[in-house]
Amino acid sequence: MKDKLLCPSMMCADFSCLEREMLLLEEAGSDMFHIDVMDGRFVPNFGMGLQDIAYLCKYAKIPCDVHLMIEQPIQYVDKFADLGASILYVHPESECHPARTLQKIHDRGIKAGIALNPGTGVESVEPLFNLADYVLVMSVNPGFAGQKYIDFVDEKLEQLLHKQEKYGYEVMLDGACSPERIAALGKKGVKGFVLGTSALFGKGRGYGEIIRELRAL
Ligand code: S6P
Ligand code: MG
Repeated sequence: MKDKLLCPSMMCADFSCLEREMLLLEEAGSDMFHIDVMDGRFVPNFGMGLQDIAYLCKYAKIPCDVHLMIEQPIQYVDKFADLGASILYVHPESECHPARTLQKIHDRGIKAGIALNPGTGVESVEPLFNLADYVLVMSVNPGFAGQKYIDFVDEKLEQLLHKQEKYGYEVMLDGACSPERIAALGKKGVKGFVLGTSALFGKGRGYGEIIRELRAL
């Protein structure tokens, strides 16, 4: 069994040749495609488009997770389930009844993930862990690639790892995941890492070589 999940963030891929990017990333040994969805309201940016997501989910040979950085995600659970997402991450900060949304995701037969902004504390969302297969810790304010790692999330990671056995979720990290952080946090028990510009894209090296190195850390 692979010990860590390495998940390329597809908003960082080269959209002039998305098909080739997908194939190269799959051949390189990626575990999952991470697909960011933004509505220009919950976060001050837009991405990715439904047509791109439909294409990715249809032709991917590995699972696709969809990270919904949008208001009222409950309205779009069916849409992304129909497109073929394997995991749907929602931000509890984005609506009044996140428990209902997580239940709806499970009702559609897919895995439910909670994504936590850097400023969201564990205590305020803990009851939701009963409904979570994954907890995705944002180590940057969501919306953009290429930002600086926010150090104070390390304490939240420790808290989540401590509670992991009780609730049975996997802990994932999104934002500025550098090789050094993947090495250190992987050893502590963080299961998965979203790979953007900090570790994978725009490095001038093959994805296969990079992913092999990251897996060996
Ligand atoms: C951004 C989004 C992320 C980014 C990823 C980029 O809010 O949720 O998934 O695509 O963090 O990674 P990096 O290494 O450029 O920070
Ligand atoms: Mg993301």
